[in-house]
Amino acid sequence: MKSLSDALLYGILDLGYTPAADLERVAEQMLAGGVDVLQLRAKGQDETEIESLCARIIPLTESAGVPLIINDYPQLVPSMGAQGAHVGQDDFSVADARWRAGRALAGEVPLPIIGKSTHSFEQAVAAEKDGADYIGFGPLFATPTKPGRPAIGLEDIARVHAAVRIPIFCIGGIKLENLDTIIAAGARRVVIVSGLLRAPDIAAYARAAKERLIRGPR
Ligand code: TZP
Ligand code: MG
Repeated sequence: MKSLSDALLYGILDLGYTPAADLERVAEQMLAGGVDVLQLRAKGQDETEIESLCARIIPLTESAGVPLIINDYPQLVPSMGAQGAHVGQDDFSVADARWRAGRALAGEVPLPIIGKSTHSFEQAVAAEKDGADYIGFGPLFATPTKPGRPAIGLEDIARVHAAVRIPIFCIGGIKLENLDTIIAAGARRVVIVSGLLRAPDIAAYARAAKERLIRGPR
């Protein structure tokens, strides 16, 4: 299984962009393109629906050796055999999510990964202190994927990287066209949602993004 500490490109399989019928096809393309972490995000779907979507993706992430993270439903992590859960500022606390995601896991199984969305320098520092394994930091730019959430810009990227030791995934409005600018501002790992899911060739788009992240700042 790929390790979070080596992850550069985090893909979100967001049912707001991908019809449920295309789930496997899109997951396969994201994995073929080299996403290092895959999150299932299905806003407005209930727990049973998320469970059945998750069951369809898990064989693909397992065989690719890529961690599967479930958005908003940490309690599904043990039963689905997923690797972790992602929670927002208004969702479960990190400790609560960890308890829900981990309570059925035995000692030999790796501990679940818990990620937290952060929207400011202060929230980023707090998430690390609260025990998150990684953070999302953004939205850097306003994005229809997260409506109503103001852009935070690029100014705090370097400061957050200097202060926070857990992996930081910059997020929000990131596309191939602005990726070099974001890397130049200090980002080392990114989440791309609509850029990837709307690309005519998802695998090629992921591959191109990954190459730039591997190359790093020029
Ligand atoms: N959290 C902050 S921005 C965002 C989330 C889930 C959505 C990012 O999506 P996109 O389409 O890459 O802007
Ligand atoms: Mg949430």
